[in-house]
Amino acid sequence: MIDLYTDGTANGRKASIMLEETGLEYTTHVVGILKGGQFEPAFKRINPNSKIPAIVDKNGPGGEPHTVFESGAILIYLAEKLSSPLLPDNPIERSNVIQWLMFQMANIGPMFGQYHHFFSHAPEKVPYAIERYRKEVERLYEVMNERLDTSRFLAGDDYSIADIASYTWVARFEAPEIDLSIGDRAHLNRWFVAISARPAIQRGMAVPA
Ligand SMILES: N[C@@H](CCC(=O)N[C@@H](CS)C(=O)NCC(=O)O)C(=O)O
Repeated sequence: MIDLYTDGTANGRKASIMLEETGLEYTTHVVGILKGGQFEPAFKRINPNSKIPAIVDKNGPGGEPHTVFESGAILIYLAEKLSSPLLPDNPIERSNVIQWLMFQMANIGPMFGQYHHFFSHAPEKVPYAIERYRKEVERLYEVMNERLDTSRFLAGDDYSIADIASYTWVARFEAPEIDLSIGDRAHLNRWFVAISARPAIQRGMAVPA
């Protein structure tokens, strides 16, 4: 049994999608990040960095409880726990998945997050920041679009944890109020539509209820 600490965000949904894809039993705990729940001492003991998502695997390695924070680390931990094909064993395929997962963690998450913040939430309009991060989102869309022109999924022929990681952020930008859809990027759009059809994606995106 896994305890999932999350909220209704792109990073949180990476973890719930992975739990749905692997079929592991889990209990969802909504941290309430808009109300400061991430700074509560009990949650800081789970993630000292005060961010969701985090998990506690009550039956971790050696049968002991094990805590994991950082969404990329959660994806890898759960894939390894179950020897899931979402993180293949073949060294070349595995390296490709990890590269594209790191691409998401180091680029898509932080840059898309900044654009979302300055476009939708900043208390004052800062055109320089909006423009800076918008350009970066568009550039990253292009990196994915070019990759998906020659590759069925981000890491290769097969769906993997790298796709789960980037999907939730691309999905966020499909919201009408964000005004930065994947539009005419045909390969990225093909990938997005295919992944959106997966039942585990739909269930994971609906967490928390
Ligand atoms: N690199 C981290 C980022 C986590 C993150 O930024 N989580 C956000 C929600 S999407 C959060 O908890 N924000 C609360 C805060 O910053 O106080 C991950 O991928 O897990």
